[in-house]
Amino acid sequence: MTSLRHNWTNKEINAIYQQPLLDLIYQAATIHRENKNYAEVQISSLISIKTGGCKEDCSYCPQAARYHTNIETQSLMSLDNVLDKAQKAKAAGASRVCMGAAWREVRDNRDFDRIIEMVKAVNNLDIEVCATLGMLTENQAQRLADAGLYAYNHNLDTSEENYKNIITTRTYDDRLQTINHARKANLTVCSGGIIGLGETIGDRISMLKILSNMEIHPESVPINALVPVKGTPLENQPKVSVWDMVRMIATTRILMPQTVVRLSAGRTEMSVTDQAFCFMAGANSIFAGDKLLTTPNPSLSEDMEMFAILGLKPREAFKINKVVPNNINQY
Ligand code: SAM
Ligand code: DTB
Ligand code: SF4
Repeated sequence: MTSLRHNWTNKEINAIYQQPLLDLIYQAATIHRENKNYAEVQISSLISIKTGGCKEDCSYCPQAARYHTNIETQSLMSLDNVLDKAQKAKAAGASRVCMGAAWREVRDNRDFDRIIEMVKAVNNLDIEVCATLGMLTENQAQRLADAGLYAYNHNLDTSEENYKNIITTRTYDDRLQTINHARKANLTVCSGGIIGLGETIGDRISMLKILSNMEIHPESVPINALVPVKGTPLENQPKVSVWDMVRMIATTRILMPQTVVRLSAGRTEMSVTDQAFCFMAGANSIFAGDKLLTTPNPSLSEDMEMFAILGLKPREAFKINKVVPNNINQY
């Protein structure tokens, strides 16, 4: 196993990211094989438990109320409905269910009590339960942990410098604080970003530096390609090049060898060949099912066909170790 580092510099990350593509893929694939069974891919399934009508101004997001996108808003889903979807996801091979709510933050109200019940019920299915509900206090994180939540997703999305160009209704520090609250409650952390927002390579590197220098690396890092949605300020962004996705995934794999790297949004625009490069570069998780939160995703049968072609298989639940920092002095 590769020792973990928490002292990466911008210069080092830049050198990794910018090296010739095939060298980068080879380096990442080597580290991947030293640390993971590269043939096992973890499947997560998203359930949008509360859709649209969000107060925030995240310029990529179809669920922000202010942007007049074409999505169907929906108030908090019933427990039975969530449970039914989670059971179907498990039967289809998912080892993790991620419940997403279009909220700025969690409030201590009846809706949160209902989510606590959902976490308990889905946890009883013996599947990893993840939630992404916006900002959390430490106490709220603890309630979720006590209910059996396994992971909390809270993406940094981009660099600190670029953040204010993308979102103005909260700060980067707010984001980091919620991640700390999840950590303090002993939840595993899922945090990554989006490429294709108009960021520079320097922004991508700065974001990866923050994630990879956390005292404990996030146990999972989703790498999303922007899904440009009509009505959002980023609707006309050019399509992300697959090679940028590959570079991002490979660099993430090299910096955080034991983390689950998730090839997340954007797969409908990618061929099997494109995705094969991402798996080769160290991706070992996907979101499966026809829909992400509000936008389309490849169908399960297409994904199973892809797994068969590439010799991949879905991984069972609860197989990741929490990633504990090594003695960083050895570097
Ligand atoms: N409201 C909560 C929050 O912002 O943390 C949870 C849900 S939010 C939709 C979760 C993540 O989805 C965002 O942080 C962003 O990374 C991703 N996302 C949203 N819209 C996207 C898009 N159009 N393309 C790619 N990723 C997107
Ligand atoms: C993550 O990094 N990507 C997922 C999940 N975590 C919550 C969400 C992608 C959303 C894409 C746009 C949509 O479907 O609304
Ligand atoms: Fe709201 Fe989350 Fe979308 Fe931002 S990303 S608008 S916080 S749902």
